[in-house]
Amino acid sequence: MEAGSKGRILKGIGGFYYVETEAGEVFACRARGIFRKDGQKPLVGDYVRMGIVDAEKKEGSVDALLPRENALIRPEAANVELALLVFACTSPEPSLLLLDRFLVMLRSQGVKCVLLFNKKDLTTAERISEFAGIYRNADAEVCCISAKSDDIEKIRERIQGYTALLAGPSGVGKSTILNRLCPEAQASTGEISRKLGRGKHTTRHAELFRTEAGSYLMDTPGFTALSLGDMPEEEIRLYYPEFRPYEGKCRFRECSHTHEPGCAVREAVVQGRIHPVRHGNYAALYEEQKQRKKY
Ligand SMILES: Nc1nc2c(ncn2[C@@H]2O[C@H](COP(=O)(O)OP(=O)(O)OP(=O)(O)O)[C@@H](O)[C@H]2O)c(=O)[nH]1
Ligand SMILES: [Mg+2]
Ligand SMILES: [Zn+2]
Repeated sequence: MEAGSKGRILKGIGGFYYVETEAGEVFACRARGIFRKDGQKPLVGDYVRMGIVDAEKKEGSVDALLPRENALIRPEAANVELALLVFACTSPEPSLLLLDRFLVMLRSQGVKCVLLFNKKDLTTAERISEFAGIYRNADAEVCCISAKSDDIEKIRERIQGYTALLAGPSGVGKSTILNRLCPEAQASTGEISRKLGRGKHTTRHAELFRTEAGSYLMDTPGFTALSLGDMPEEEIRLYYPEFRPYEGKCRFRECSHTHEPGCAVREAVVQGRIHPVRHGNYAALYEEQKQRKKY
């Protein structure tokens, strides 16, 4: 292989970046000093120019980053085209506020999201249609699956040709889904803690895998909290598409859609045209971002 060839970072651990070459080999690479000087940090998913240090031992160097399509902050990842936002129907119980945080964050970074409710085998048909109902006009694909069944084929088709990210809380089945789509990944999976009803944070690092079907799939550690950082509270509504028909129709021009009289959005909630769970989550995130400025 030539020096200066192209590769893709699959994972970064202990100061090494594991770079897949175009020939499908994986080299353990150090990043050149220039990155530290530029304040640039290579991310999982980055396309890079790499050099060979020792072809035999598969050691190399990351010499330059190629231009990115996007860079996500949390989870840290580059060139993600589709996010599979995984929550369990139950075990652990889903927090739809946390789901909305992920959705707002990913949408603000221009990433298309699929809401993947997993462990459908553990819940009722009523509960499944409840989830679908809450996100019905949220402009998001909703998919209910059991990772252990043939449902997985739907996901295989959906991510075909894409670099997709598995994101969500611990214990919802992200690594189980990865293993079904990419058996050679052999990712560890962990039981739910019976005492706490939560996942045990089995996956510790983000890692990208190439699936047989010509997609890339990134597994990430589950997390339980996610802040919207310094997103202005006025921006949050942009990621609630079901509010759009009512924007500009409130009594007050600067209406926050949280408490004002004559609010067209709140009126739509009362009339059942916007789901109260979505509006409640919006109001909670709005308040949180507004408070953030005070500190
Ligand atoms: N009943 C049922 N259990 C499932 C399903 N998918 C995954 N599980 C189980 O859920 C548990 C957690 O799965 P993991 O794949 O480790 O979850 P994870 O999202 O990767 O969790 P972290 O790595 O901790 O973030 C394991 O015991 C899985 O066997 C499913 O569709 N149905
Ligand atoms: Mg995992
Ligand atoms: Zn309003």
